[in-house]
Amino acid sequence: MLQESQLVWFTGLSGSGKSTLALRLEHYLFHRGHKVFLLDGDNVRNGLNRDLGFSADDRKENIRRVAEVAKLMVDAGLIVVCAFISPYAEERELVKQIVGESRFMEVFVNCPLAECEKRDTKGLYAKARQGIIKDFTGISAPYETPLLPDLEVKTGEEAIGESLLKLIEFVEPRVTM
Ligand code: GGZ
Repeated sequence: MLQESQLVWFTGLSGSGKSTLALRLEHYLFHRGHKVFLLDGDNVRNGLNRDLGFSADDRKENIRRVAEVAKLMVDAGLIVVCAFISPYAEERELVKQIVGESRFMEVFVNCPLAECEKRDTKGLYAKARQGIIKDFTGISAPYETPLLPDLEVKTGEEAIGESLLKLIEFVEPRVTM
């Protein structure tokens, strides 16, 4: 199948639903015959970036390396789906520059901090509140809200299926020739 190689970049708080949506999008595109690859904290921070923590400098380096890897994959013709908190607007802009503006889509997974904290699926917010985890995004480290994302999904109000549908409607025409 002919496809436009693109980078779909998810940004949002921990627990906002980035990884879930990114994984479902990856599966959807794969089953539609696309060549697609998912990069997220799980497969990157345990390997390529295992030397990095969560200071501002380390997060920036995390995002820079991911962007360079994503660029190589997009150059090779893949659709790359990335799910990273990527809290700094400057770094998200850098990703766009590295991969090229015409090959970049920014998806803001917008879920209020209170809702993410209520869900706290991994218990990380509780640990961050107790000071056990330092520099935790939204609690003790910043998250700069995207001002002009290409797409915003409101996972605090919408069911996940609803957000996924919006995502597919936005992404599919842009990756299909
Ligand atoms: C934020 C943290 C932290 C701190 C560990 N702050 O919900 P998760 O668990 O599975 O996803 C989060 C993940 C964030 O990694 P990223 O590579 O996406 O971050 S960044 O883009 O800012 O570089 C969370 C877990 O790692 N985690 N400590 N202090 N999230």
